[in-house]
Amino acid sequence: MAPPRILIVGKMGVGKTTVSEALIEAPMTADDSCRDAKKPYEYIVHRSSAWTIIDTSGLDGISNNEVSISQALRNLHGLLQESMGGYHAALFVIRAGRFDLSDTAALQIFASVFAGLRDRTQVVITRCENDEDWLEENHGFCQKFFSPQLGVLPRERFVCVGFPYIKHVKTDRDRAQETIFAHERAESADRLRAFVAGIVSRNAEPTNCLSSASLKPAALLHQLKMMLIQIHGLDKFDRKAFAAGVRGAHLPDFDDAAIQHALKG
Ligand SMILES: Nc1nc2c(ncn2[C@@H]2O[C@H](COP(=O)(O)OP(=O)(O)OP(=O)(O)O)[C@@H](O)[C@H]2O)c(=O)[nH]1
Ligand SMILES: [Mg+2]
Repeated sequence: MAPPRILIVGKMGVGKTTVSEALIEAPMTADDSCRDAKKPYEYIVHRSSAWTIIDTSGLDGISNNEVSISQALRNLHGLLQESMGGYHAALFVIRAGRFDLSDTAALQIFASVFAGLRDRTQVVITRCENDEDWLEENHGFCQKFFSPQLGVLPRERFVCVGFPYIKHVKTDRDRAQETIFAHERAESADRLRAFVAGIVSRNAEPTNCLSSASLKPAALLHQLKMMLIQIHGLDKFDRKAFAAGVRGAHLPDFDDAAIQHALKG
């Protein structure tokens, strides 16, 4: 039997790749220099004997406050192809702290494109290393954030993790601290794997996760447009730039008539 497929989503930089690596037991190093936040990618498939993890780039397609519509479209397009095989579960990753509009945008896009995964979505909260009670203190707020898209989520659908590290280990003190952090990372990785194993044991078959609307480019474009308007405000929304971005995307399956229709909407 093929290993269960898990989709990892969330806005940029929240810890999706860290979570993916923890799941496949990749050696988690303190060095993240191989990751370049500015480098766009559609998605990364991490494989182990236990899982296949599809680690997405931020669904919101936003980096350093620059909106790249064609990149967001390309990301989604590639991911939709990969998603035809369905998923056993999805992890929506957020970072302990405040949520912003790009968290909302990522959640909206996720819930509308992957409608079939709504009941199979769990929430992973990263950066809880100094704040074990974060979820208890913010549960009400989390519900307010997630429930419009995913319904009310019981406590067992959340897991808090912490993957702290020291970027440049120089002194003995750094080394001692890094040993403690490595222990914390390993503990979080164990908890995360047990959490995901639990979900997968309840969902033995992958679900056909895509909403029928997500297969229609017009609907997808409409979603992206709404998201960008939400983030940047209607007055800043540049219809021409949007159209140019779409044309620049060169997506063979996106036909112009549908795009024009979506732009009028
Ligand atoms: N302290 C701490 N740092 C974390 C944690 N999780 C992730 N990080 C760090 O946050 C940074 C971003 O993590 P990534 O896993 O690359 O985030 P991502 O969501 O994959 O980012 P993009 O792919 O760019 O969207 C890295 O420097 C990680 O080491 C955590 O729980 N605690
Ligand atoms: Mg990543």
